[in-house]
Amino acid sequence: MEIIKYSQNPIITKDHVSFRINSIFNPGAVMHNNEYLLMCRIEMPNGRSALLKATSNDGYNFKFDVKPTLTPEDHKDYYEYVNWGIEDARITKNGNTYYLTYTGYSKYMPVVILAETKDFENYKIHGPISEPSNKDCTLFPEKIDGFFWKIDRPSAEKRNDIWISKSPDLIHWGGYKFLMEPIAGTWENDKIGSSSTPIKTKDGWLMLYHGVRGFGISTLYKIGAVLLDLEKPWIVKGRTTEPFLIPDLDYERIGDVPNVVFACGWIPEPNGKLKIYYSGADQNICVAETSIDYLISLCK
Ligand code: BMA
Repeated sequence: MEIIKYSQNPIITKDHVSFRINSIFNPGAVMHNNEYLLMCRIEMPNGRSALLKATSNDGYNFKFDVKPTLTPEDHKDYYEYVNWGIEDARITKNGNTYYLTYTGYSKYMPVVILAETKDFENYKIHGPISEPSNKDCTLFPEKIDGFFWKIDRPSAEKRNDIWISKSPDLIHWGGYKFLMEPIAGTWENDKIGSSSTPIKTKDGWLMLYHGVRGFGISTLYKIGAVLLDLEKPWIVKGRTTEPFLIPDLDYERIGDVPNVVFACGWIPEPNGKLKIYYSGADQNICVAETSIDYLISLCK
């Protein structure tokens, strides 16, 4: 199985939401209580973002909370780090807890925020787990060598590469290591960032990443995959040389930010298939289907 963009894309637009928003996009994705669950970024009319929960039995038809699920105002003690909005959640299930890592925006610029929930009703917000500027953070779904691990993209001094670090408790981080950098002169020339939670496979941890390249007056966002060593996740075992998800359809080319496909989450299915939830042009939510084996074959 190669990769198939669903024929009814986009599956979610702002018209599905019962209150006024500018756009809905970049969802984190996970299975919860046998339902597909997305935490979607909603850009509010004032241009600041919040998160909205959507659930579905089939992965295509979603129902939505009737008001924003998680807002900057919910962040109380940490409000000054998120008051320009919260964006682009990745969701990792570890044990019976779901961890959300997302971007908090403020005058300090992007930082990574951590929150946790067991039921997607009550959330414990831990606040920033990075300094600025940092975004595109994802957590591994289990401990490795006795530690939690995260992947993120610090961008101080114009860095554009992905790093990995570890923690005994998800709050205190260290052991920082460089993980991967853009390959110069290719589709990912300008910067890269994680675009999903890593999935454990027999060949290694499989993760989506996005690559960016300025092209004329536009900036193109495309998606590839990387395979990391199971025991030493700072070792890249393989990586796609070409993007396999690119903005080539109208709903990916035309929108608030043209020529963008961007993902924050995917859902593996029992038969080795995968649903990648992604957004076109920073405006909608789409799904593409592929298989773990196919993506691994592209990484080797
Ligand atoms: C990135 C993030 C994403 C966005 C993408 C394309 O830097 O801000 O939220 O989808 O740019 O505009």
